[in-house]
Amino acid sequence: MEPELRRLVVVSNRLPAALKKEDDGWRVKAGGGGLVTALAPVLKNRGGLWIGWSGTSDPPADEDALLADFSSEAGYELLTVPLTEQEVEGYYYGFSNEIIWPLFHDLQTRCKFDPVFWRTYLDVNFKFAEVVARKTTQDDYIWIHDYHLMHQAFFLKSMGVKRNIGFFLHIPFPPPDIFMKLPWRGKLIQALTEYDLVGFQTIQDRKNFVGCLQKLMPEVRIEGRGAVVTVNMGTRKFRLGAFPISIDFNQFADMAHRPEVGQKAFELKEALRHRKIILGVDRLDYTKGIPERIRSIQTLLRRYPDLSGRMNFIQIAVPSREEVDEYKELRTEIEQLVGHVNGEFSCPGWVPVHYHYRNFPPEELVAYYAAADIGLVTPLRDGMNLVAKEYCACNISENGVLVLSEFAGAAAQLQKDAYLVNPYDMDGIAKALHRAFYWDKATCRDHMSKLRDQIRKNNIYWWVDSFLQAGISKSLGDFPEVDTVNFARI
Ligand code: ADQ
Repeated sequence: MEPELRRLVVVSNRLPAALKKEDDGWRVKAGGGGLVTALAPVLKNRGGLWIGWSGTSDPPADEDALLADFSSEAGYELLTVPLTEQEVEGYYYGFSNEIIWPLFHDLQTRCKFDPVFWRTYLDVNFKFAEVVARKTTQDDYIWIHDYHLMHQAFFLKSMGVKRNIGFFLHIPFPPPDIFMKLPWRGKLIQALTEYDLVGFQTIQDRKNFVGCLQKLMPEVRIEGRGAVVTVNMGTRKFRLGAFPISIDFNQFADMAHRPEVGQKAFELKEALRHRKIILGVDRLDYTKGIPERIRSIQTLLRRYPDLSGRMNFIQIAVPSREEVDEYKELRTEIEQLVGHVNGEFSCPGWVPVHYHYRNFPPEELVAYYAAADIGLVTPLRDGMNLVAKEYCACNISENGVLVLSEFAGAAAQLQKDAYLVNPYDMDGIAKALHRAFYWDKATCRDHMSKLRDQIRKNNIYWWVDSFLQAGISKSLGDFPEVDTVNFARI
């Protein structure tokens, strides 16, 4: 008989709260990025537990108290896994971000295949698995997130610990010709086969995984069709599914409807003299295609002088991995490009490109989304891309156009009503923007209302439910709501 399900345990590299040292002492900051945005609302008040690293290798003495405050406000328990500087260097900066991140985004020339990174990645995964083994029971459902922790099921099994365990990959899974370049490809694929369920963002990612599996383990058989299929390994079976992640649609739409947010959006438009706004919002990362996007704006202004003085491109970039040289260089490149384009086209009363490099509070971000006439989302490759969905949710006037990269996971769901572009094709993006600029209101509304219906229906709760249904035949509502939470530290 199936054991009674007690709680949902989420395991990810970072906790949804990070400890940061500031001039006047330590502060807890709510973490950024898609994963936190996606999961926070579904753990709240459901007895959930989140296991992860707190973001510092040298935590303050009052770490427990600081995180406890966050925990009681967030509505779920937090458990930290302490990591040394050397572990963070090899496992996080090294293996995760200098090997898996570029490789899985088809940018293999950026990979640094250092064997020390691999060994540290395994050590840290073992450390996480020990915590999971000690702090969870067989009644918990363990949900592992992302490429930093692909070896959890493998290590739990090697310890003889039985858990019901699922894994979700937030980034793309590459096709075999790219994956096969990984020196540890066989071991990584095998580790992923140890889960009960492996989830991907799109059917294409799942197909890529199956392609790699069949190359490296020709004896496996794939059974079934549709969103979730079964892999028959001979001695055991496990499941693979495509679960496109989404957003809390109503939370974004409701915020966009708030009068003070509407006022902010109006003030922004007024400050820009009601010119059309083209908006880009991203973590500052080389996969997001920001330099290529700015070059497309340059092409747009060169090729279509009719838009001169009639549009503004606003790029909002949230600082990310700032310690890494490549990211510093990217920041400089973007700043120089913005300078070039503005130098070429500005005239009295009009500066075409506005660039903001900082974290925006939610209300401000939503006001920008609501004010934008065109959402320009052009990653070179992206697991899903939540910005595309957030933009549509906030476009309550339904006058906007989503111009979307065909290499974002979101394109698989939104392709019918988004304007799809190749992020490397500057002429193509410029042409798309020029056309979108002149779309009439009825055309915009027709497409935007369909995009919004799709995202409203397939929202974050639908995503969690589909994963849990596939993993344990339970839905979110089966995890009971509770009133109190505790904070625990190992
Ligand atoms: P990310 O690469 O972080 O996530 P994305 O899905 O675009 O990418 O999410 C970024 C988040 O950061 C959005 O929620 C956005 O609102 C927020 N953000 C961006 N700029 C901001 C700013 N200046 N201020 C405040 N917030 C800002 C990874 C994968 C994605 C996948 C998600 C979820 O790379 O492909 O969609 O996980 O699975």
